[in-house]
Amino acid sequence: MVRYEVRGRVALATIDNPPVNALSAAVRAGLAEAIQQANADGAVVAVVIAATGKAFIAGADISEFGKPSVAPFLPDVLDAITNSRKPVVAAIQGVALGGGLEVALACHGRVALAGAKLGLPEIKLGLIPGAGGTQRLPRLIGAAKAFPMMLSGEPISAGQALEYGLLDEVVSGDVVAAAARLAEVLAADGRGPLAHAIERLTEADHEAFEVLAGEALKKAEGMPNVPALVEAVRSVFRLPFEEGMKFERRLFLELVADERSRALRHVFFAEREVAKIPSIGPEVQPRGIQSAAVIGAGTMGGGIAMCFANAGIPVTLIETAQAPLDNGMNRIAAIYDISVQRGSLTPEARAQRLKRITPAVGLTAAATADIVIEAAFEEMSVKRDIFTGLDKVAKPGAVLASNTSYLDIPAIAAATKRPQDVLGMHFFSPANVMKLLEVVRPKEVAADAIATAVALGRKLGKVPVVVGNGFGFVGNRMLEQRTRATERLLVAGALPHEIDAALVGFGFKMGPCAMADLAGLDIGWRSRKARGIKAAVADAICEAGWLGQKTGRGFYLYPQGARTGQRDPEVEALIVRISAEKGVTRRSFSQEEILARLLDPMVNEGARILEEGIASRPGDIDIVWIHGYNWPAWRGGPMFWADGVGLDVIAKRLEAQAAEIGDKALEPAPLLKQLAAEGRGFAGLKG
Ligand code: 3H9
Repeated sequence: MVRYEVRGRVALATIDNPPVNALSAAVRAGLAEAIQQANADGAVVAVVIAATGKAFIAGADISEFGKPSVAPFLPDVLDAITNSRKPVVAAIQGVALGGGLEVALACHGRVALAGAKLGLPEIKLGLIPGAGGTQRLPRLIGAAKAFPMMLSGEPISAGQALEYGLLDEVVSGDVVAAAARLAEVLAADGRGPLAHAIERLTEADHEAFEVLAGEALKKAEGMPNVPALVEAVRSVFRLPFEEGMKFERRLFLELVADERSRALRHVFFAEREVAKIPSIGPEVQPRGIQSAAVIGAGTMGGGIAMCFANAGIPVTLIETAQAPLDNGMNRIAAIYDISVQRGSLTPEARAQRLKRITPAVGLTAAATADIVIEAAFEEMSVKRDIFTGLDKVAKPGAVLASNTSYLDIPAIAAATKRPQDVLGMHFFSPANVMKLLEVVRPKEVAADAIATAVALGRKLGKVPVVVGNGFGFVGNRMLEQRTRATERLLVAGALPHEIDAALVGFGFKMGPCAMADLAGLDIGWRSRKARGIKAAVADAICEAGWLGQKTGRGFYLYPQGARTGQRDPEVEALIVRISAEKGVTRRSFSQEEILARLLDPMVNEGARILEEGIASRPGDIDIVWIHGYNWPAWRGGPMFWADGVGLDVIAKRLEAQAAEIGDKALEPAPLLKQLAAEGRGFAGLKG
């Protein structure tokens, strides 16, 4: 995995470990050997470390974390590079990330191609750099520049890195040749590794770093790697290099073992796995999308149109009449105005984006679009009428998508003569912000239509998850279980603020009651009425005319347009009355008990979703919940969480609850039962 050759007087070690040259044990060993070999060869005066492919090195091999470590360890390999008697220069093409940048930092010189990117993204995995990044980078460019790079995890451009002094040279031609030239120069003047850098650690730099550190700690939100990063960088000012390295290593190993980092690593791989669509290989080419139409200028339709405009794709926004169309366009303009006021959008960009949205009345305006997304009222007859009309006007081969959150896609497709082109594209509110896109794949749809929706989703900046057709698909089907659990808890003795506190304590931004108030309680009410479902508490609140924040009252009180609810004694009395009417003796619930009662039924539904093939992999469900419902990423998603609790524990809790309430629907799903009996988790299931 590391090719060694000698070119003139310079040894060249080329890493070749596709796809991204991660620093697996074989690469580490290869690098150590190359340094040794070069130092033993009298004809060699210097060494270049280069790589093939799209990445220089993407970092440590993340899949090795949590497994027993295999020698040689990265910090030791990097010591060997730094201590090499012959200077070593990194020739960076593509990305140098994490351990990859740490390799470059251990070298005596660094040359990069103009398009290269350099970063230390460990923070995103719940970690800090663990092979000298926190020690070498501040010494090289100053802590006040190094710390923000490690805190955000975002890579910087080669140009920026040159300006910081992180690179010696940026070239646009042969990076290996340029690195070899620098290596020979260094060999001639015997430049030491850190000699020119240590003076950057000035008192002024220390003070500037402390200000940034203070701000970072205030925003750390309980993630342990932020204070660890602060401590590691701070140590640069008080410990000698070798001691600092040991300190960093200790902090890094503690974080690798932390459940939160394990969860974030799971999310990293699940996000990549979700991009692989079962039975659709790379030979299936997506259809080209040059223009789009969105039907319905309500909140959802407007948000979807903004996604297109933001991605540079012209879109026609269609309504049945001028007035709702004007309202929709005004709402979009107002949202862009807020971005301009906040400084996240220039007035020119705002104007450009608005220009990409063409308002129109009537379906014929969809005739030229390559894709049409219907975001009209959530009722089957409305959707079918629209698709009947679209079938007449849409051009052949256009993808016809419905943004329905619950309805049956084949029934909608049946209104057309082209079910091969009809699928679901379920955006999440606010559509221009939330990253999740459920791409619903009915049996009748063509593979290239699905590939088109997925490719388009990525272009719109979304995380597309392909799901099967079925009521509520993945996300809303599981959400319904949480809503039902909330109602059961309210009747059994818990109050809205206690239920919400349990979920906020878990890491959600909001609990189910505050969430329902924000969305509007009439949404669930309408859906329940349509399906003949009763929810005594939620129904009674709606019947009182309290529909959530928009009416100033819902589960909570919102005096004078307040956005945070206050406990409402009247609602609480109403809940207590309903329990009495049902003959329920209310009891208190601990926060842990509330959490289990809210989440266990969701996991159970997740198991059913897997059994039915509605989701391909447990990780897909986790991604749905992280990107669509703000499940905290450091908790890894519901299925990952369930594995951590133990499926046997969850199965027993569900059985106990099912018996207590006499509700068979709460009994563990066969898949959950089976995995629990075998002592396994969801993690081992293959897609
Ligand atoms: C670290 O370095 C710790 C050190 O400080 C200390 C150590 C002691 N490991 O994203 P893609 C796989 S922590 C293993 O789809 P792209 C990925 O799973 C690490 N595998 O491509 C996928 O596999 P598959 C710090 C990795 O072009 C394939 O490569 N580094 C790793 O959109 C393609 O990936 C990071 O956090 C890895 N490090 O983006 C960088 N990286 O095909 C993480 C990728 O089987 N990586 N894979 O699904 C990235 O940001 C992006 O992958 C990258 C390429 C920008 C490199």
